Amino acid sequence: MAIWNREYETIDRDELEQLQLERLQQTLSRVYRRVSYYKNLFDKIGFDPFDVSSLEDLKKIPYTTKETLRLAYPYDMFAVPLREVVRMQSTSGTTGQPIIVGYTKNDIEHWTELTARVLSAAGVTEDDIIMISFPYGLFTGGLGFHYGAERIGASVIPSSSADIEDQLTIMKDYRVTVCICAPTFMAQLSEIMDIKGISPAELSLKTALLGAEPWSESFRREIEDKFSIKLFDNYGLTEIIGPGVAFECEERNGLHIAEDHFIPEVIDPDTGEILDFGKKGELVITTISKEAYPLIRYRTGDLTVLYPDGCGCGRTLVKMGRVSERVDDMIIINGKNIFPSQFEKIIEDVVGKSVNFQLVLDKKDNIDNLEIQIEISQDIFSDEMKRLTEIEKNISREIEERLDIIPDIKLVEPRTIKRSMKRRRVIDRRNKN
Ligand code: DLL
Repeated sequence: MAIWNREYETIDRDELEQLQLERLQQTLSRVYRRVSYYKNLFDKIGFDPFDVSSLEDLKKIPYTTKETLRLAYPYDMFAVPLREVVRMQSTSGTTGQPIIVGYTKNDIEHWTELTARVLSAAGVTEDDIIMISFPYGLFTGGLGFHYGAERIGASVIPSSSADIEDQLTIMKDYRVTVCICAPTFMAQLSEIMDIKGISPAELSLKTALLGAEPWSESFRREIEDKFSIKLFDNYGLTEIIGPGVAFECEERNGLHIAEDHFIPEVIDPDTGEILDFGKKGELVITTISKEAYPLIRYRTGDLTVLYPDGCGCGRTLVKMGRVSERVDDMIIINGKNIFPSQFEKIIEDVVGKSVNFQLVLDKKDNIDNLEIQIEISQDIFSDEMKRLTEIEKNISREIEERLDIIPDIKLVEPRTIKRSMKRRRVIDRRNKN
């Protein structure tokens, strides 16, 4: 498959490190001169941004957290005057104060290049007809991919404001070959097609690029088999740039990080200690080309691992593992720390396919009680009571064995649990009583 920017994506590692160092030096000097937060921080810890001679020096700087960005609302983290900002995007603010990020002309140029790389790595070319089902607006998914897809020269359909049934019609009638969307959208599309009796053979789809939220390997297998298409994962976050930070290539065993623009580290989320390749922890990113909104050692909150370089596709950029959970997804049930994705894995193993589920936490006699609501397919749901009870028992047993928790399992009909992008899987009623 084509490599969009061979010069940078297959760069020699020594050359890459030199490039990173030069860009890091420029970025550190920029933030020191222009962002009071970093000026005060560097002065306080005695860090001289003009005396950086190796990438190791980066480790002397404390991490930047989301809280710092929130406190800087609206523009205190900007490193250029607003007159140089040509675009603003923002986080949704569902978990607190939103964060506004700005882009200069050069930032937009880089972002376009980065999403073009993501698309190219998935085999997208100028011959493709691309449907972008990510929202256009403050969310970075729509516009971020739009520019990259146009840069590739594909025919781009910004369909996302249409409702999903209309998007299905567009997909069919316009002979869309590539869909860029969230996994939730793909799941909904698949359900609607079943309901309407539309066969995937009626579509011209061959590839879908999914990102913006976690999705499982079982989901990949299921959708790929059903639609006879290939799915590619891509990762990014607003604070850093949006989509384009990391992406799967044809090998689909990890996501290449655009290291000529971002320096990744993985740390122990509790102690802040830097972890070696292969050890799971929180991803930390330093931007080294951003002008308007540069961030130094930003804690993303996402849990992943870094794999050393070397990939069958020829890219030399390191890869990160797929993100299935965030540090703040962790829940504590009767003193045990657990991630919702651990339940997902077990349920999928028992049911044999991807599931839409929800965890409801409550207190019963002062003890945490967990109810797991699981959507199952209509045919199983309409099956005899005995079969349903058996599935419930199997899931419950596996969870007890593997996680040492006894949940109440409730199987529910398809489309009972609301799907929406970025939805959290946990409803916690424990403190509301
Ligand atoms: O979701 C940017 C994006 C748009 C990425 C389109 C990919 C495609 P935010 O709304 O700021 O930005 O949310 C960022 O979403 O910290 C992760 O927790 C999660 N996330 C993003 N991509 C993935 C992925 C965009 N591929 C937050 N797998 C991140 C798992 C993901 N989680």
